[in-house]
Amino acid sequence: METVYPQHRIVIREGDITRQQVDAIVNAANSTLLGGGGVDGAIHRAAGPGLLAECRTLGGCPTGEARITGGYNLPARYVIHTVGPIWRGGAHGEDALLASCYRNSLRLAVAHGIRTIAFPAISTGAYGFPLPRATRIALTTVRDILAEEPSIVQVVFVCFGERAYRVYCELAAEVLGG
Ligand code: AR6
Repeated sequence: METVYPQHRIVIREGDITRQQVDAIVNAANSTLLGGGGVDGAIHRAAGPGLLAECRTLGGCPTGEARITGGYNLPARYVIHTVGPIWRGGAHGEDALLASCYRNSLRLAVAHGIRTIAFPAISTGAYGFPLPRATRIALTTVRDILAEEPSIVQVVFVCFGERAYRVYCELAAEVLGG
């Protein structure tokens, strides 16, 4: 299932990020960049051991920032690893840090000539960020960057499961119109 907003170059898609045929997929990593559960675990499993070997050379990544590696056995040529904030009630800068994850990931994408990129719902699993609030930040931040960044042809928001897809679609109707 997917919903396309061609005027914004944004696609909302239910699926598994490891299967996306895009130039880069984004990983919701932790600050060690050495793997974990959730989408991080799935990406490392699908990419193979070369990904962890490259991640070991990076020396970690602070919350809100992003790092890029190869995609190894993934269909995607690159993985952009970003570290979302851990939810602590919403008054500890979580919103701004989450927006930084999207902004810094897209900045790296532009610097590497990436034209198509897929994002998971960063911080909304193990890190506990409420999905609707995170989704609104994801959509508004990416929409605003794409308006100024013509080199990115398409951003796919990959929703893991029907509930996430529904939340994204509801908020996209509001934030992106249609
Ligand atoms: N494709 C797309 N989305 C997925 C997939 C998948 N294959 N698998 C899970 N999700 P999480 P976080 C969704 O917990 O909250 C890791 O251990 C999932 O439904 O993966 O940022 C890291 O190493 C949820 O909506 O990431 C960190 O320690 C979203 O991905 C920590 O978890 C994010 O859930 C990061 O926590």
